[in-house]
Amino acid sequence: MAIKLARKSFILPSKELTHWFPGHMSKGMKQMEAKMSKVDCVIEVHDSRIPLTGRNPLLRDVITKNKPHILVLNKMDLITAEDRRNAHQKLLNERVADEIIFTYCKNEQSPGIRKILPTLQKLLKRKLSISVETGRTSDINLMIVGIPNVGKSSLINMLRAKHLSKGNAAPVGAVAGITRSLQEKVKICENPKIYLLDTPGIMIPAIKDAETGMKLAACATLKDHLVGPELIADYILYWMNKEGIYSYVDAFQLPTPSDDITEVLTRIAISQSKFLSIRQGNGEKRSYPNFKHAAEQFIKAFRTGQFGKLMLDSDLM
Ligand SMILES: Nc1nc2c(ncn2[C@@H]2O[C@H](COP(=O)(O)OP(=O)(O)OP(=O)(O)O)[C@@H](O)[C@H]2O)c(=O)[nH]1
Ligand SMILES: [Mg+2]
Repeated sequence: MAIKLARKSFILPSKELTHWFPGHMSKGMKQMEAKMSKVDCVIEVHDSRIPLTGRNPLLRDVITKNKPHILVLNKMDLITAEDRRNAHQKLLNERVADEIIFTYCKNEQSPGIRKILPTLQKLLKRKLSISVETGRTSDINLMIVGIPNVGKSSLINMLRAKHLSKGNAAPVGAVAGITRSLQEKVKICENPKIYLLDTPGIMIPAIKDAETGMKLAACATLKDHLVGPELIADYILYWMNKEGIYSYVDAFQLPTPSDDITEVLTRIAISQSKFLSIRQGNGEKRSYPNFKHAAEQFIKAFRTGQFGKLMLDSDLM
């Protein structure tokens, strides 16, 4: 049931990408730079669905500088094992970090979570050796950085739950921008003493093209209302058709694949009996399919894996 007329590229309507940027980020960057001298290792968290797209170069070039750097690709539950292997190899070849670890931050037993402490011990061997003078190891300070909503706070909570049970959990949420400012350091391990600084998500300074912006929006690293749910749903539809993946047809019981988002959203809204009543110029009310509701359902299905495990950067591998 392939579509003959699937779009070959995604054209953005007359929207300015620069409008998508929230204002609180440069403050976060400054706070992070100020703390950097006390940091022993940086853990950069990113979304496994976009391992190559949208990583913030400023976090490495300006903030991290020469500190040991672990790249954690979180939400690995949303991509296939094959995509994970391909992304791992590509990133290793590009030497983007000292170590690359894939995690699933909703399960403490995730092998990636268990790998973090031994990896730190390997990278910080000298700092973690027992001092002859004090008879104990130095404290370790880690800073966790990344773009919004990739799971930075979730990772801290997992590490703390695994190695230390006390203390308040870091706030976690499904929308971008939950952690608003640099947080007080939290102890995630007692022996050796390891402290972690949670930071607000810092979006890339400029989105270079429509595809980059739309992939970031599809993964909820930008707030949906800044981009618009209908546009995000259209990008997901475009991407799936381009890749020949039609799982949305069964998920929403559509008759056939389609590359027309208006048609798809109309069918979803009608099948779910979601209408908007809008008053006409002559005072009469008319019912229209609720596109926004349908678009939100479509995006949710993508984000929760209902369309399958989809890595949006598979075309860049
Ligand atoms: N599927 C999946 N969802 C995850 C995973 N880790 C975190 N999440 C979800 O991703 C969302 C964002 O998590 P947070 O930990 O708040 O992300 P953050 O990077 O701290 O976000 P900001 O503070 O807003 O920058 C939440 O809805 C989490 O439940 C994961 O491994 N898999
Ligand atoms: Mg957070």
